[in-house]
Amino acid sequence: MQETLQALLFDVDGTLADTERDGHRVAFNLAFQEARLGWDWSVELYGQLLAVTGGKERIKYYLENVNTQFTPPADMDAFIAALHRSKTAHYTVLLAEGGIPLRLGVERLLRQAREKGLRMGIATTTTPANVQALLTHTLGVGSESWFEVIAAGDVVPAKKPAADIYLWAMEKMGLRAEQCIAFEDSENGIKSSVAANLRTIVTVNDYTREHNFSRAILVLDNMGEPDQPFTVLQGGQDLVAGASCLDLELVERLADNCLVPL
Ligand code: XBP
Ligand code: MG
Repeated sequence: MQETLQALLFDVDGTLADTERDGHRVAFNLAFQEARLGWDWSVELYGQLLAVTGGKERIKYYLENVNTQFTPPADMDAFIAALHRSKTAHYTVLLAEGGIPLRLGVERLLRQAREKGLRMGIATTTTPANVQALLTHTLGVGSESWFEVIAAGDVVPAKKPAADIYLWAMEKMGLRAEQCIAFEDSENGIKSSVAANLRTIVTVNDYTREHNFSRAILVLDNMGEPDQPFTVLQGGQDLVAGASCLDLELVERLADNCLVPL
């Protein structure tokens, strides 16, 4: 039986805002400097490290696979956790300074969904404090309440590409996958959403443009605005004909016509 669309589930990093290159990466480097480690994650290296989701997991991967000559202290997990706390502090300051805006069309879609009474949730790998800071410094104080559930960070042990964070969010909201659409920007993200059986709309960014999005119901360069149209990169067929931006009507049309993930 066909279900009416009830909720939009959003990834954060790369989807709501382009946070990785000029946000997370910079904050990692500031934490490394503060700890006098002499490590520097270049834009290119960071692109490779993004294959690993989660900041703590990313540092661990870096030490085990890239910077193998570094001898970590005996308690590796505590060392990484402290470094990551410092990174989070730097990251939230960067957001407070207003350096990272929402991506094109995001605020318009969120406001429209709110007006029309659609339910919204967040499913992200990043730390909860980072989501709070991003929302506060872009949409304003209290905008966290736009989202019924903010599923973030270590709330589930297995991060994306595992389905767990989406399953957790849907369980908290009392929703089934057929009632939702997910918004993602990366291959690990869509692996996670599709594993949770969610139909997924992708907006790519510079780090993810070449990723495999064969299971997305639509892939765009961004959500667009009426006067700054998106470019369709994959999917959508005649459902997107004549549309210039991703608005709720288009999301609902896609939901009505694409009943399962591709
Ligand atoms: C993106 C991530 C995160 C951030 C870093 O998550 O992989 O790990 O890069 O955040 P998503 P933390 O796209 O699911 O929002 O350092 O707080 O882990
Ligand atoms: Mg993402």
